[in-house]
Formats: sequence, C-alpha cells, structure tokens
Amino acid sequence: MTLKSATVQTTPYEGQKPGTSGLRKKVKVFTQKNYTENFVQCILDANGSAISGSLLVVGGDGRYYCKEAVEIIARICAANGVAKLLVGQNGILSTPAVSSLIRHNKAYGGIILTASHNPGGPDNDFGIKFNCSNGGPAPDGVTDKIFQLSTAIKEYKIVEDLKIDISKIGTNCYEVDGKPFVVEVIDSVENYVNHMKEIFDFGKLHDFVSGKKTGTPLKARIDSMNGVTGSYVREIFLNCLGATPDSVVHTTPLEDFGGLHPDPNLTYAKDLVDTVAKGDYDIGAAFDGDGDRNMIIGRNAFFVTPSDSLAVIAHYLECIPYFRKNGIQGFARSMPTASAVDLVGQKLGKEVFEVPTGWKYFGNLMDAGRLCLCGEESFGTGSNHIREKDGVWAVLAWLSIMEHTGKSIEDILKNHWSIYGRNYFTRYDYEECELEPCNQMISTMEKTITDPAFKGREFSSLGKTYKVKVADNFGYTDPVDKSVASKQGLRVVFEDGSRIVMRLSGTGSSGATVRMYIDSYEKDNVLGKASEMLKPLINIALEISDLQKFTGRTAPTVIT
Ligand code: G16
Repeated sequence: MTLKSATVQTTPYEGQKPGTSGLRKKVKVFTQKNYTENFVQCILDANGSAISGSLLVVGGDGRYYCKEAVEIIARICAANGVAKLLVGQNGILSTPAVSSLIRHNKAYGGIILTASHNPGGPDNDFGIKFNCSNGGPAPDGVTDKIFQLSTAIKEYKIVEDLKIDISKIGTNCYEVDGKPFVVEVIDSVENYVNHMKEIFDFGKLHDFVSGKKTGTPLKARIDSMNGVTGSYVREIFLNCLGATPDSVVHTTPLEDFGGLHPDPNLTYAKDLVDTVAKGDYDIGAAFDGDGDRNMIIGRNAFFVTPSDSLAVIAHYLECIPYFRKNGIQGFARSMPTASAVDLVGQKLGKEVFEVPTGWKYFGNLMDAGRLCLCGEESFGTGSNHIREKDGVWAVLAWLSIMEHTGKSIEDILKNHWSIYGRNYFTRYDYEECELEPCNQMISTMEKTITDPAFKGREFSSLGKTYKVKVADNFGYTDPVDKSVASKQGLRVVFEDGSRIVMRLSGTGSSGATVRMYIDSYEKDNVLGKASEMLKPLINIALEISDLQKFTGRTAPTVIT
C-alpha cells in the first residue's frame, strides 16, 4: 500500500512532563485534540535522527484508549521514518514483555501504553512511556528532553490513511513517502514465555506445581486483577506448569480492569488477601495492570513485604538456573526500601546500591555488569534478564524457592529473619491530596530536618526514644555515568538505623499522593507485628512532618 505523510500544525499542552515512569494523566486529558500526537512526536524528536530506519516495540496493558493510541503511534512513526513496529496482538504487551522484546530483537526502543497500577476506563488513567534500546525506561536526560520539546511543539507528522488490523497476527507492509514501513503484529506472550523457560527450571516447577513431586498439586491463587498478566499467567501456570484451573483468577485483560484497582497491595488486592486468609492456599500472588509489580502472600495471607521478598530471593538466587549460569553480581534497592537485601549482600560479599525511586535508576548498573537483582518497596522485584521489574518472574522465583527448600512461605521468612534479623517496614499512602499544601509540607519539613540543630535531636513516643543521626533530601550520583538526581525524598535516619522517609509520588495522574515510609531493624525480636513495632516511629514521623495539618488527613488511604 502506498501512502503519503502530512504535517499538522499544533500548539503545546502544559504538563507533558513524564513522572517516575512515563506520562500519566486522565484518559480525558490524553483524548484532547492533538494531545497524544504531540507527546508521541516529542518522544520521536527527542531521539533525533536515530529514529529514522529504526525498529520500535509498541504495546500496553490493554486499558481503555490503548488500541486508539497504538494506531496514532503507528501513523506518527510511519511519517517520521521509523522502519518497523512490532506490535502486540490487540495492542497487548506487559511492560516486562516489551522490555524482553526490545532486547531480543535489538530494537531501538519501545513505547509502552500504561498507567501501571492506576485504575482504567474512560474516567480513569492512561499513560505513555518510552523505553530505550537496553529495554529500560528512558533516563532523566531523555524524559527532560521530551518535556522541553513538548513546551514548544508547533507541528507533528502523520500518515492519516494508515490502517492496521492489530487483532490479526501477521506482517503488514506499506510504502510511505517512497520508503518501506512494516507493522508486524505478534503474539503477545510467546517471546516472554520462552524467556521465562530459559531462566527457570520449568521441569522442576511443573512437578512441584502440578503435584507430581509431592503427590498433591500446589494450592495457589494467582490474581491478575483483570490486567495484562492474565494472558501470560494462563499460558505459564496452567499450560506450562500444570496448575489446577482454579489457581488463576481475573485473567481476562479488561479495558477498565472490571472496575478493580489493579494495584497489588493489601488494600486493593483485599479480595485475594481475604480468600488466602481462609487457610486453603500455599501461595497467593497479585500483579498490577501492566504486570511489572507483584505481591506475594503465604498460607493464611502471611504477608511478604517487598523489601523482604527481595532479600529472600537474593539469599536463594543459586536455585534459579539463570543465576547459576550467568553468575551473581551486585544487588540494589530504591532508597525508601528497607535494607534487608543489604545484609544478604554483605554476607555474600556483593556490592549493594541504593538508588532513587524509579526502575530507570537500575539500568546503568545492570548494563555495566554490576547488578543482577533489585527491588523496590513499591512491589517491584526483578533482575538483569530485562530492564523492567517483572511480576510473573517474581512469582516464578518464589515458586523456585518453595520447590528448593520444601518450606512454606512463612517458614522461609522466619528462617531468613533468624539468620539476618528483621527489617520491619510499613508505608502509609495519603492519596489524592491537594498538591499545594503537600508541596508546602515537604518544603517546611526539608527546612526543619536540614537545619544543623536537627542533628542529635531526640524524639520520643510510646516509651521509645530515637536520636537523629543524619537527615537530608536524598541525592544520587549514578556510579556509571555520574549523572545526578537530587531531591529524591526526605529522610531522617536515627542512631539505631531506624528511618523515616517522606516523598511525593511521581506516578499519580492528578493532585498529590504523600508517601511516608518507616523502617526499623531488630536483630532478635523478629516475630513482632510490624504495625505495633513501628507505632512509635509512625507517631514521630507525623509529628516532624505535621502531616495532619498540611493535608487535613487523619488516616492514610493505603497501609502497606
Ligand atoms: C513506577 C516506577 C517504580 C516506582 C513506582 C512508585 O512503577 O517504575 O520504580 O517505585 O513507580 O513510584 P512513586 O512512589 O513515585 O509513585 P510503576 O509500576 O508505577 O511503573
């Protein structure tokens, strides 16, 4: 088919600034005239002449407006000289699957359509992010450039007449302005499933999950929350590992996630938690909309904090064939994540890195061969097999550990704490607050804690007293390219190593979400209840931040 590109005049939109991971806004914002077109043109322009003749991967979590956005992206890419697009069937690709496809196909990059764990549907959220040739989210330098371009855009190029049927797998060839342009619609799961088979021992996992090894099938409840992982979960857990059909639920990706809020935590995955709490399941797991986050719970809904999940996987890496083959390099976590993995790193003699919140900060360390496993308290766990966090991978890692140890999840954790001690952790989220008072709260608190007189101050609550050792607004210099990220979160570190961290989320689509993170280490007292153990520090954090006064909130929306 022979087609011609056109140039369309446009004007800039305010606020096209990518956050922690891409641009996330309400669908109604993205569907404004030229809004999506502007942003996609800026993504391409930020990459300069490298876009010409390039291969890009395009797909998303199947939420409302994904299909329309795929079409717009294809038309703009065609007009800007991109040579080929790999598009998931029906526009469906999980975020980890895009990362894997970029790497396997040596693509120039990818465009992912998701607002992650935010709800979907016409009145909810949509998002677009650009990933680079390493398969990881674009670093700050690139996203800053995209934003700069978006403030001055005057025109975009488009092939209005380009039509693709993304429901059919196959190769579609066009000629645009005299040059070939190809759209290959691919199976959404095949490459990813093959990748998982290379990493894990599917034979052993099959025998464990199907019951061939123990005589009884594993009782699992894997909840895709109507997000993109449904397609992957059905293929991997049912077809490859022989799990019983009732092991997987909510596995049809829906445009509005069936009204669920696809955020795998104790609040939004309550249905899963309540079901597993009845005592019939060995493992419960949930994922977010685009499949990069995971939550793991054991029998009776025994909750594994993401910080502990990372540390346990680090301790048992040798039971996963990928790591036996490729070796074990360093570990890393985001700053607000409790430091359980640091203790494993120390024991194994590995480098451990602390980076700002955002998976993009792990990429350089992985590319430099210094990092093989990392995670975040925000339910992200992953390895250097790709450059995104990976929910399904995390569940396969946990199944490998269960198979290897023959222990329950609770016993695996208790054993871990008996070796390393326990990092108690909790996070309070105050969602959809007014932005301005939250900004004021952060700047006031920053002033307080960075005053030299703050160091050495003592705070007491419920009979416990903590003395301030260090307090700052976290800054990070990338050890590889020396780029600097400043003001990444306020932290108060006490003399016993306990910490209070406060920051505003960078993934919301409107207003502000305050995140308050509390952690504290105990060498011997490891079987307490986190909510009780951390109560004094929670009170102190509320006192130092004056959160109630600034936000008007007396309780958090979500407690992890
Ligand atoms: C994104 C980033 C993560 C980050 C998380 C939370 O995840 O990739 O690295 O930890 O947001 O960020 P914030 O605290 O700023 O909301 P996702 O799953 O939303 O893409």
